[in-house]
Amino acid sequence: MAKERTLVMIKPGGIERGLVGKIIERFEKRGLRIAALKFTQPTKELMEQQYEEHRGRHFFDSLIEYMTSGEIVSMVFEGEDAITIARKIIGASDPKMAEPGTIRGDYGIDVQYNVIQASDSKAEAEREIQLHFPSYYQSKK
Ligand code: 3AN
Repeated sequence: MAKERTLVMIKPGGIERGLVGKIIERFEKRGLRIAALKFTQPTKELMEQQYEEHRGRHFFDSLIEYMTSGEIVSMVFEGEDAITIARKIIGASDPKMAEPGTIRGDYGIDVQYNVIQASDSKAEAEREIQLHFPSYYQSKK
């Protein structure tokens, strides 16, 4: 086990549907601790950087349009094996495949409207934390 940190983002649908409290509770119950949190309407530039690896794919423009259509909650969670645990809590990208009891399995509508995002590796976590929380990242390097 290793202490890690990860970036979690509640998407606009999660905010509109009033799921923020329920979502945060699931992470805290599993022992992850909030290290940074903010509520913003993200810029197109930020979301394009967030999803850079998907640029050029058929869903890219629609994903960026959706992610900038309302507010998101960005959070850093930290704890033992935080990256793996957060991915287990959110479930598979496609809610059809996500297990009941996971956030996407319980609340996801489809692969775009899947409520939440969490970093999938240590390198991605560091990159995404730096994108969403540049001054926090600098102070906690
Ligand atoms: P995850 O969020 O599980 O890491 P990725 O990295 O494959 O999944 O995809 C990033 C985001 O891109 C997903 N959260 C989802 O909203 C969107 N996405 C992925 N594949 C599709 C698709 N086929 N159609 C629409 N949106 C997609």
